[in-house]
Amino acid sequence: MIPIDRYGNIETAWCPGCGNHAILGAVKKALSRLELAPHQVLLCSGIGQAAKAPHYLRCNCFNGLHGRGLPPAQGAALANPGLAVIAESGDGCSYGEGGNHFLAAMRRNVGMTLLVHDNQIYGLTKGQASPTTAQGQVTKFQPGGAPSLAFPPLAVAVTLDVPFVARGFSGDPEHLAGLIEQAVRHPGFALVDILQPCVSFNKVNTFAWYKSRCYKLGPEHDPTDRRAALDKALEFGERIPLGVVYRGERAPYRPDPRVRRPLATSRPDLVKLAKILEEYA
Ligand SMILES: Cc1ncc(C[n+]2csc(CCOP(=O)(O)OP(=O)(O)O)c2C)c(N)n1
Ligand code: SF4
Repeated sequence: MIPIDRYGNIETAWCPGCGNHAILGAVKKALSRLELAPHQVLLCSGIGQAAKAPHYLRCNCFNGLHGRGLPPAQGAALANPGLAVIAESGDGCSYGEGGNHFLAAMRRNVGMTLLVHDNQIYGLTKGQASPTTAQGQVTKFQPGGAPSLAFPPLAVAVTLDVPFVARGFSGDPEHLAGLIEQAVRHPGFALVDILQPCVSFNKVNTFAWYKSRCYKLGPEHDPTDRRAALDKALEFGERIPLGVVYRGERAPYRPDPRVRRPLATSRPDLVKLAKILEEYA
C-alpha cells in the first residue's frame, strides 16, 4: 500500500467542520489502497471550494474555469490510458456551470471518475442555490425559496446508462473510500455523488440532516437491475440511499482506431514542430 503521506499533507483554506476535509481523506485512502503513486494520478477541477481539492493533494493537477474539469480529464484519459483520471468538483460546477459537459461525458463514457462534492449550495460564492438545492429552500440569496426543481444527478446518470453510479457521504469516509476505489477501478465513466455539509452557508442540509436520512444499500439491492437502480436514484428526501446504485455493462469509448498509439507515448516530430513554430516567429 502506498503510504498516505506520499499524497502530501497540505494546509487547506476550508472552514473547520466542512465536509470537504473528510472527502479529501477518503480520496487519499482510496488512492493508497489502489496502489496509485502520485505521478500515476491526474485530478481535474473547475472553480469552487470543492474544486480546490486538487490543490491539496500531491499528484498531477489541472484547475480550470468553472464547470470545465471534465473536457481536459477526458482528453488526458484518452491520451494516456495508464493514468488514473479523476475530476473532482462541486454540485454547482459539475451540474450547473459544467452541466452540458456532464451530459456529454456521460453519453460518451470515457474511462474516468467524477467525484462531486454535493453540498446542495454554492459554497465559494457564499450561499446561492445550486442545481441540487431543493425547490422552495430558502437561501441567503433566495429569500422566497429556490425557484427551480432540484436536479437529480443519479437518476440522470442511470437513465444515460453510466456504467458506475454511486452515492457517498462525507460523514462516512471509510464507506466513501470504498466507493471511490470501486469507481476508479471501473473501466468506464464512473460518477460518485458525495453528500457534503457546507457548515457556513447551507443551514438546512446539515450533518445531522444527512445523518438522520442516509442509509446504506444492502444485498437486497441489485445494482445491475437498471429499473431498481432508477428507483433508488430517485429516492431523496426522508430516506437517502448510499452505496453503488447502478453498475452497468456499457463498453467505454474507444479512440479512433486510426490513432495507432496513445499520444502520451508518441514522440513528436521535432523537425515538423520547428517548422510550425517558425510560422509564429
Ligand atoms: C462561468 C462562471 N459562473 C459563475 C462563477 C462564480 N462562481 C465561482 S464559484 C461558484 C459556486 C461554486 O459552487 P459549487 O460548484 O457548488 O462548489 P462549492 O464552492 O459549493 O464547493 C460560482 C457561482 C464563475 N467563476 N464562473
Ligand atoms: S464555505 Fe462551505 S463548502 Fe466552503 S469551505 Fe466553508 S463549509 Fe466548506
